[in-house]
Amino acid sequence: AVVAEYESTRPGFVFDEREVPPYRLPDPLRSRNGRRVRTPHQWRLRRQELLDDFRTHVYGRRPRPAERSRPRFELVESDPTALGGAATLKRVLVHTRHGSRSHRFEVILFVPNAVTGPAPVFLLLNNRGPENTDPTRATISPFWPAEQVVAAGYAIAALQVGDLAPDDPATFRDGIIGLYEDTATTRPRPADAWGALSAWAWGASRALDYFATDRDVDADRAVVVGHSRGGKAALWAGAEDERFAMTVSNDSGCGGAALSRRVFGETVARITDDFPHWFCRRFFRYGGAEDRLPVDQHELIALLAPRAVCVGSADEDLWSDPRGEFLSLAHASSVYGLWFHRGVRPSAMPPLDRPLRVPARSYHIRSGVHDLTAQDWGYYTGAADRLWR
Ligand code: GTR
Repeated sequence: AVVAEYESTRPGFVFDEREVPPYRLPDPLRSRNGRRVRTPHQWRLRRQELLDDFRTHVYGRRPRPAERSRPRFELVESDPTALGGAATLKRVLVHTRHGSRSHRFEVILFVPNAVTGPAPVFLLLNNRGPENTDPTRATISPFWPAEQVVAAGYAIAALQVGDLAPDDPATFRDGIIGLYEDTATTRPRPADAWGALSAWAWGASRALDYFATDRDVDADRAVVVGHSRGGKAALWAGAEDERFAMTVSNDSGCGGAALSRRVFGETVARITDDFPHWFCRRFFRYGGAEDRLPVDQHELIALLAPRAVCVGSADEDLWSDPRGEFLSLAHASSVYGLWFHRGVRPSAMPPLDRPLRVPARSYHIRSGVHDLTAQDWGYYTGAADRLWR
């Protein structure tokens, strides 16, 4: 029934497993010079090659000053009686300057009062409107269930992706990107100039810079979380910034956890057409030519190794290709194997609502629609429990 629904609303796209054309994935362990990576030490160099390929062909490259920026933090509110006394609320402005230009965005954070010592922290890259992360809790949304996460012993934070780069092809440079380039010129941007996903991920790293200065949170146990387009950005944040100990991709789909070569649901051609501001311009040329991409998304998961990663799907969310999301995790196994972590077989996709857990990785497919729910969060805090308790 779900397949039929998609077929009628999105004609011309593949929603039936039997219609997926065959494809061959690049081998993450095969270096540019043809040599095979066999040790974690050799992986360090190979990892740089892959990171560079993703910057050049998919998400774009950040300008150097952005990579080196040292933000200033301004605590604008601190309330130790938040969440009925269970948490301390902090609101922090992250200020960045470059030349005569400046930018700021807000990070909101609830720290559990019951935890002694620095608490591990979940950071959501919120793409769904600030009402979902309401610090006053006048609105409580399962998209960012602060009460639940704090009760589990974790700090929970959020930033609004639109503060870093508006989610709009006409104005996406009006956030952090415009700090570092001249947006008035009509000259085309370089084919590898960063897009909105990279700008959102950059914001995650600046939030992490703040966590490193706050004694109530443990920046060595920071989790970056995102749903859908936010999930694409979360994966890229974890790839770009190895300080994130865990990365959570919820229903991230095409350009996120789902394999690009597996043509099922949303495709590279469609996503670059609908959302030209998310990726770098070079990515566009791979629409309908995915086999020419030097990388595929299992290698994005591999960039997280040996750190923890959780991939979540929803069974009614065929547009995101649940199976393609699972397969990325499975096909990153050879890289996790360098640390002797157990592999995930491509045939081992778990049944509905029964997470598959192996060291450092988890995958689940929730019954229901494209969303980030309390059930998903329960799996993610559960994964953190296994890692840190
Ligand atoms: C869709 C898009 C997906 C995903 C989703 C979302 O329209 O095709 O790639 O990003 O939006 O963010 O909810």
